[in-house]
Amino acid sequence: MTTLLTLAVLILVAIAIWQMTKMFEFSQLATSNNNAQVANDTDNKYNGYLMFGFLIFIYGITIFSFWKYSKVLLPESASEHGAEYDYLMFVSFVIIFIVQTLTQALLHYFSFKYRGEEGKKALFFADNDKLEAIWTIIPVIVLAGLILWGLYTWTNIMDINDEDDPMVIELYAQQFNWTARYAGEDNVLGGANVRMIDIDRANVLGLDESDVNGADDVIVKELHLPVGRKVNFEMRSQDVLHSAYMPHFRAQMNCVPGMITKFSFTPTKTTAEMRQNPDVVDKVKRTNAIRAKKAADGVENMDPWEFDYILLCNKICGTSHYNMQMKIIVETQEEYDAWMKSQQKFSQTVAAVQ
Ligand SMILES: [Cu+2]
Repeated sequence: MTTLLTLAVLILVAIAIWQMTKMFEFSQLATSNNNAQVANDTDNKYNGYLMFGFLIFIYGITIFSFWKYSKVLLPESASEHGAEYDYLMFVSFVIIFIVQTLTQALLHYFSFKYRGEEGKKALFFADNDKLEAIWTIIPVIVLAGLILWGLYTWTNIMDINDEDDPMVIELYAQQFNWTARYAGEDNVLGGANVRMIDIDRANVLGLDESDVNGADDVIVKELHLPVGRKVNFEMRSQDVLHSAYMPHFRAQMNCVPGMITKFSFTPTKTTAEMRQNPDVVDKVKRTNAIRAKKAADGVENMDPWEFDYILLCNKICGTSHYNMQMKIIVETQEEYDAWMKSQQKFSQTVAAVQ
């Protein structure tokens, strides 16, 4: 692949140099010698048909990409706001697709129709108010509509409030892993600061030990969420800029050292339900076929993969950024309660090392 790319770059550089030399030659030649270089009707016709060839190429590659790569897109959203987000995206893409298909066809057709011809003279066409009004007003209305709808959706998604009894969870980012902290029975996170990190006392998140709100906090390395319960996330970073990205829930928020950022969503599908989704089933099948092939070739760690929701880092934060992830499990309230019961509170883990 690298060889192919290097080769492509070299060829493009060679073409660029060749074109530049040609331009230089043109600028140097006396006008009398230029006749051989002026395009004749055959040249123009040839170039006109090439325009059509290019049009077929871009349509072809569009159809090919839809056919070949649609399956690598994310499956349907697993959060409440995600459906609205996806719909906005879908409508934007449909409009872009229609406009691009039509304008490209017109652009290439007119290039062919009005190609250079011996004796043909260009018509000087100053302006046409009606035409200009049409191609200004229609895009203004469509774009203003999309922007207003987008702003409305964005405001809705970013409205972090305490309605519907949300659960409070902290996502803590550091090079190169995630830690989650549940607010416990009081649903209030204890105060924390990176200056209070005390590795000897296993206080890895820098919790304020004198804050009673923090005593029942639960620190975990795997995020469990009960389905249908709204979650208010509070993000912190220990070192550099990270970004908490939960693609299946259409959620993303920067984690910035020195401040707390927030995002809120309600998961609507359990992990078990999502594993039944036809797109997910298909993706698991395809992935495992590749893994089985690699395993047969002797590559290690190629056990079959099972779908899980995931929290990723979406800011290139250092060498192991690619591996900065945490598993998310969405489950029923009963399963969640049972799991939470088995976890230790901060006061217990701290006391254990005393
Ligand atoms: Cu990161």
